[in-house]
Amino acid sequence: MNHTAAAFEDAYGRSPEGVWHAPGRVNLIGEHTDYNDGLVLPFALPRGVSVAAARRDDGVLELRSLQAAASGCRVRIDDLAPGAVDGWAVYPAGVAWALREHGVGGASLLVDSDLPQGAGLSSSAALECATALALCDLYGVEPDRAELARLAQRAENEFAGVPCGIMDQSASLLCTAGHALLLDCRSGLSAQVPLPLGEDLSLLVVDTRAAHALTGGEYAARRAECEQAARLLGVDSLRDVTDLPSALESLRAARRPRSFLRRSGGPDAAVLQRRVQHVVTENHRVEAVVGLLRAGALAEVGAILTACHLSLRDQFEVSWPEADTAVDAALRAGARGGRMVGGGFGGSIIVLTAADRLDAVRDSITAAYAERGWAAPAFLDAVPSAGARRLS
Ligand code: GAF
Repeated sequence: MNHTAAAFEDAYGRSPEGVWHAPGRVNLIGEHTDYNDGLVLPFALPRGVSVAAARRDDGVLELRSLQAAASGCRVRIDDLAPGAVDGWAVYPAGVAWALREHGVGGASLLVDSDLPQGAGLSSSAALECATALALCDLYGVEPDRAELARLAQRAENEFAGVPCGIMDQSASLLCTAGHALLLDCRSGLSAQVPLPLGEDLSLLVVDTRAAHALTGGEYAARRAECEQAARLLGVDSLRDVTDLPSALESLRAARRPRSFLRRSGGPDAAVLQRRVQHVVTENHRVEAVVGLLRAGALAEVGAILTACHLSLRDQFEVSWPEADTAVDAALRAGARGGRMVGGGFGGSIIVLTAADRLDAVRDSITAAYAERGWAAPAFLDAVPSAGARRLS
């Protein structure tokens, strides 16, 4: 029997009706573009969250986790409201709350995860998506997957209070094995782009062991800066900036509003210029990477990953010392490129390297960490894997 199903039986004394799985993700490129209506290119990891579940007819949602045995949650579906649940349970409870209007009722859930938490690999989105699939199947609800991604995002935004974009939930639900997902976050249209890792090239995920959380104020501050820049430029979102030099010039000319921005507690024009520079060039980098992948030139993608890292470090200012050190060490050891992934301020980096440099890259990063007296990083093979699915 499936391990998660067996754990459900131990916890609840009956069999689950099924087990559902949703993967974590790594974003190949397209960072901080999703909430600017831009382009992203994530792929699913071979690790994720499994949920064993069964309906119950008393209108109660009961949540337990193998990774947090001490902190379960029991709440009436009718009592679900933002603020009613906290801790890890806020994510599955938020999904049940968002699905309530679709007729979803009580259920018992047992959660099991092999994703490192705080590693910036989307463990919260994986938990939301596995829960969403489970509850939909249990209650015969059949939304399409893009709609389900929006529902899970709404749960995270409105129920958990985390102002994330749509990338992570879309990646978990829409990715397919061997591919990255090109998602246009404005139109919602997506395409599968082959990401063939053969014997020659490897993608390595390095958990920098600096914990990442989106709940800190910096992520929300970046979103607010992007929205403010869009307002000053008179566009709906930074996706609409087609002429970067003119946009930067307009923001420079907006130096008079600078005193206004200061009075209103906002950032000055130079900060907004840097944010715009990152977002606009990042959309171009996504398009360039997609072009290279479609041309079968994965090795050439490395330089663009590194350019993305520098932009996130210097223009968007969301990198952190462990990420910068790990990227530098990987490049010194001959990697083709590397960059921080996700929201920033902690989490993981991704490195593209010739397979025969893999050991040298790992050793170089480990040595750089040891020199600084930091706890050793963790390495994960980044194999583009299948999206969320029912396991049994
Ligand atoms: C986090 C968010 F959840 C995503 O929506 C995205 O904005 C990402 O940071 C940055 O690209 O993972």
